[in-house]
Amino acid sequence: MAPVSTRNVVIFGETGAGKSSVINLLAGQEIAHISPDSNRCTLHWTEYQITFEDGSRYKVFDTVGLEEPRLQTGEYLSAISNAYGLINTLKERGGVNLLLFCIRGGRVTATMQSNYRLFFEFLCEEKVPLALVVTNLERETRMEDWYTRNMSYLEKYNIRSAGHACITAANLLDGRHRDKYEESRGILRRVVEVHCNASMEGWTGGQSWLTSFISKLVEFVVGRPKKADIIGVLTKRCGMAKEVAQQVAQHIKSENQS
Ligand SMILES: Nc1nc2c(ncn2[C@@H]2O[C@H](COP(=O)(O)OP(=O)(O)OP(=O)(O)O)[C@@H](O)[C@H]2O)c(=O)[nH]1
Ligand SMILES: [Mg+2]
Repeated sequence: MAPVSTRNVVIFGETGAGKSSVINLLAGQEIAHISPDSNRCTLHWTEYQITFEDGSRYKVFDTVGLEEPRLQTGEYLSAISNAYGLINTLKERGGVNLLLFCIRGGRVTATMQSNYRLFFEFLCEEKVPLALVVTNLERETRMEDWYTRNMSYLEKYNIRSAGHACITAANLLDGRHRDKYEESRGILRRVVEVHCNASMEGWTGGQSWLTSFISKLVEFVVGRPKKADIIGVLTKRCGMAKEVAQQVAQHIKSENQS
């Protein structure tokens, strides 16, 4: 039998959106904790292994997203070192195959747009397929109706997806909702299978990825990050040589820093 390769999936979204619940639904068992992640540091991550009944294997990276559309300077600096660690870990695992953007089925917000941009545009340079996972839809007669009603709002915020799963990810629901939970597993797994393109290599980011990432992310920062602080993070937390760190920091849009 040919060796089964593992696909790497990054799941992101605000706290309480249902990321850990979605991982458990996908896995068919409780592997992720359903409680606020104790480390709320932007782009901090936890890795899980999931195997479907047909033997296909996935590594799912549960991440900490933004809680507001903007970042404070301190958060910006830790987001840089977390992103660097995450991308390097993903590279070791063979690259990113799919992004799952988890949102609660309610109003489309500016924070959702910032998370979309952080993960899809900044972290993955728009090179990775993205599927939307909309949770909390057990009260809808047809869960898919949420998408039909909200499509125009997603467009307004420039949130584009290759596919979507409208689901409920809550496991402790009564009879009628229980059926929707089971139905949701099928919907979610199909979306993952279809969009985790097995014939494509995972995306890993190129040579100038880090410079490009920290430069784009500066757009979200409240205040002006200091070049010396960025060099400090790159050398102390990312283990970069001082000269390289200086060059990276030099490339950041000069109007945004002091
Ligand atoms: N009713 C309902 N509750 C849900 C659904 N999905 C998740 N929840 C609940 O919402 C809460 C948050 O869910 P989590 O899966 O922990 O959310 P998360 O995105 O992992 O949150 P953080 O780890 O804090 O970032 C939990 O109490 C879940 O049981 C859903 O589809 N419907
Ligand atoms: Mg969680």
